[in-house]
Amino acid sequence: SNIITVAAAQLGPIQKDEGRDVAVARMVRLLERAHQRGAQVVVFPELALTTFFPRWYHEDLNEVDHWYESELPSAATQPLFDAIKKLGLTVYLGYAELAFEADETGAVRKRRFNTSVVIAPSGEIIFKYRKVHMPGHVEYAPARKVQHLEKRYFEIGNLGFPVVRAPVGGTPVNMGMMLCNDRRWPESWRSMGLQQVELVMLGYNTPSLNMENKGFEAHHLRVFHSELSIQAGCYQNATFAVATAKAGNEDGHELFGHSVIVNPQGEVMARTTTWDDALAVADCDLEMCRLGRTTIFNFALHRRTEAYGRITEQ
Ligand code: CDT
Repeated sequence: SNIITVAAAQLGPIQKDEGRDVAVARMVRLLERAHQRGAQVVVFPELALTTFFPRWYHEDLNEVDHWYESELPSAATQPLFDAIKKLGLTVYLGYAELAFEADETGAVRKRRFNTSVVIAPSGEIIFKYRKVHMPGHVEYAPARKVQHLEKRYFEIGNLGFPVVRAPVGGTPVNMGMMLCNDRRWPESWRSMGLQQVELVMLGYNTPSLNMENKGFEAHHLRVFHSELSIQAGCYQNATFAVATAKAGNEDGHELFGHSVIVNPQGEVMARTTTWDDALAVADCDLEMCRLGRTTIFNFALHRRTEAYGRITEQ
């Protein structure tokens, strides 16, 4: 059959002074519970191993190193990999990546990315994504009540939007990844739609309040805008998506949760209803991706690239 069972493994808050051991133990428990419910694919949030640290300002970048992973698995994350192998799961994990890597000039230096990987049931990392649409700001912003320093702490992702075909049980699945703010950009979805993506996995940390405090986004629209983006992305690209939040109150700062699983018709199939560690599980019949792809969103027949030039102009 072409049915795969997927789970959004939402994490409740991780406080600033909690170590990776706390997060990893909670994640292992979620993997066990997801497995009991028949899940084959499990999606964790963005920056799942720590608090959402871009809210904390540090002048010296070296002071933030402890929030990053320089290797996976590490001693701290090994229990996660052991559980993945034991339970035979395919897992999306978001984390802060510290890499020693050549930049555009060829110079090898310390580089920081907001990254996600897919880990196969063998425990191997199948592919990696680095966040492209980076929200927030570089410098300390005195006017803001809460900082959002992603632009300070992460470079723009340099891996594009890869889609990889990998087996889930006996079923090959075209898998793609994005991270948080990427979900609001139709270009992220279309880049993967053009690669026949069937399952988009995405983790997020979204504050309940718009912290720019400009008053243009009403509180009650925050969740609506998240779901609007995910549902439209799925419908317009004939794909399933598992969108998983970090939720709840991290040191006084609220993240809105509302993890969802969406089908290629744009319908929400399952959602979390708490701001704690929680699962949403759904059976996804990959045949559903065919309907859109062969009719209204048959790209080969109906896309009009000659009219889209502006989209990639600077
Ligand atoms: N983590 C992340 O990308 N969060 C953003 C918050 C935007 S407000 C600076 C989001 O788009 O949900």
